[in-house]
Amino acid sequence: MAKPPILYSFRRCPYAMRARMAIAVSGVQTRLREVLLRDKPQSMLDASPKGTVPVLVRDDGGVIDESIDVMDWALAQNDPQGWREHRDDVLIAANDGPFKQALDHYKYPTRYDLDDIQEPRAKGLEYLMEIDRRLDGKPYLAGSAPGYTDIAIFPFVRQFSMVDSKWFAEQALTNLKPWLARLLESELFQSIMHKYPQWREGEQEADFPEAA
Ligand SMILES: N[C@@H](CCC(=O)N[C@@H](CS)C(=O)NCC(=O)O)C(=O)O
Repeated sequence: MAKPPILYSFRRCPYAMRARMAIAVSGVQTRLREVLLRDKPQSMLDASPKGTVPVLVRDDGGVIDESIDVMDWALAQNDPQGWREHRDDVLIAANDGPFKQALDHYKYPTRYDLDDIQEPRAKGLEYLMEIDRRLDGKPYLAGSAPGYTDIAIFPFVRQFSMVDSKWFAEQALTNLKPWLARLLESELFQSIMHKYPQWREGEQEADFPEAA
């Protein structure tokens, strides 16, 4: 029998988080290799020279190195909560593109030679307000339970909220804040935030998801 695929992951990476959540909900078994971004394993770079996580390497040598594609790979095998029925590619593209850029500029202004964070933060807030509007009257974008879009974007909203949590708490995002809190408190999210030691070449991987 083929061995479970290898998943190169980094605990705090939002892309890796959404991939881990899709894998966890699908129940598809993988072998997790926890990566440090400043010390990437050679085997990961050999499989995917672009050097970003997550990377999934199948036993037959097939490589999937985009988080959305990892989500799709897992959910194509098993989608017990019907996540794929609630997928808004436009909102996800706005997250992965302009919102992620605003997040990076807000978080690391000096890295981008920016004098202040006002502009990127305001830009990010505009996106959050759009999500807030869409959440009007329902706990998740997908309705009463989370769906694909909720999972694909909330790890990035989490990061944005953590840059300056005091400022974030002061914003009038009355639907988005409880939405974020619900997702952060969910068993699913908790289960994918387990801490693994850095994996090193030759070492045994961790079973992911963990055996119940
Ligand atoms: N488009 C990629 C982006 C993944 C990505 O940029 N991951 C970051 C970590 S959150 C990374 O690995 N960056 C490489 C580095 O920092 O060296 C995906 O969706 O998987």
